[in-house]
Amino acid sequence: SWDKTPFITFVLGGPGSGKGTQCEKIVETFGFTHLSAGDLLRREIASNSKDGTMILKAVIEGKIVPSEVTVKLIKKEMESSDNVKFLIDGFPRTEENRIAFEQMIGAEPNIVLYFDCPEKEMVERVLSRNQGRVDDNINTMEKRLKVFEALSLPVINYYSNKGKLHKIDAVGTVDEIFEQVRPIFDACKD
Ligand code: UP5
Ligand code: MG
Repeated sequence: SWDKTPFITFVLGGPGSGKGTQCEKIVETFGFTHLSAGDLLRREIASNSKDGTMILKAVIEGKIVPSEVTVKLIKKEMESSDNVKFLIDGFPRTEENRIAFEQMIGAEPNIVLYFDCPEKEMVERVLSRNQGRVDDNINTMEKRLKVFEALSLPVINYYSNKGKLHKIDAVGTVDEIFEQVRPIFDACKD
């Protein structure tokens, strides 16, 4: 069973690969607290906070918000939670993000999930989502895919080399994909 040391899972994958969808299933089944970096940033935009305008510009351009801003938001959520099991969704997206987290939180992830999805499938999913996200258009999506390949894949490779990466085939139904995820967390319970 779990002790008081935080158990941190990073949930990585390209735009529209299904990170948020699978995090909901993991929360239901394994009782994690879900922290989506993108959701935290969108909350800052919506609340007209001091960084809101800068964050909105970055999101529309598919660029990465400065690490300090994102890590502060994650840290605040972790500190105010009673839970010790965290799913950090869509972060770290760059090596700089990764290092900032290690320095500001003083912890490394226990495991890292990577939802591996073909670009064509990610584009189809994002463009048919229709939830009014300012970045769900073909222009921004092309930029998000480029940033993912150039800046986020190196983070995924880093964790692969550390032996922490669980690569999941993100094509299929939501339930089929979750059946690849489930055994990873079942194995952590003993
Ligand atoms: N869907 C899900 N699973 C499916 C399946 N198996 N089959 C068919 N459809 C499926 O899914 C996307 C869509 O596909 C949904 O409609 C879903 O129903 C369907 P979702 O689960 O939402 O995928 P997810 O990977 O979460 O996609 P999302 O668009 O959220 O990923 P991004 O990584 O692009 O977005 P995020 O919110 O993390 O970041 C947005 C922006 O914020 C970034 O581009 C960046 O500008 C900024 N950002 C930072 O700067 N720093 C950060 O640390 C984080 C974000
Ligand atoms: Mg998401």
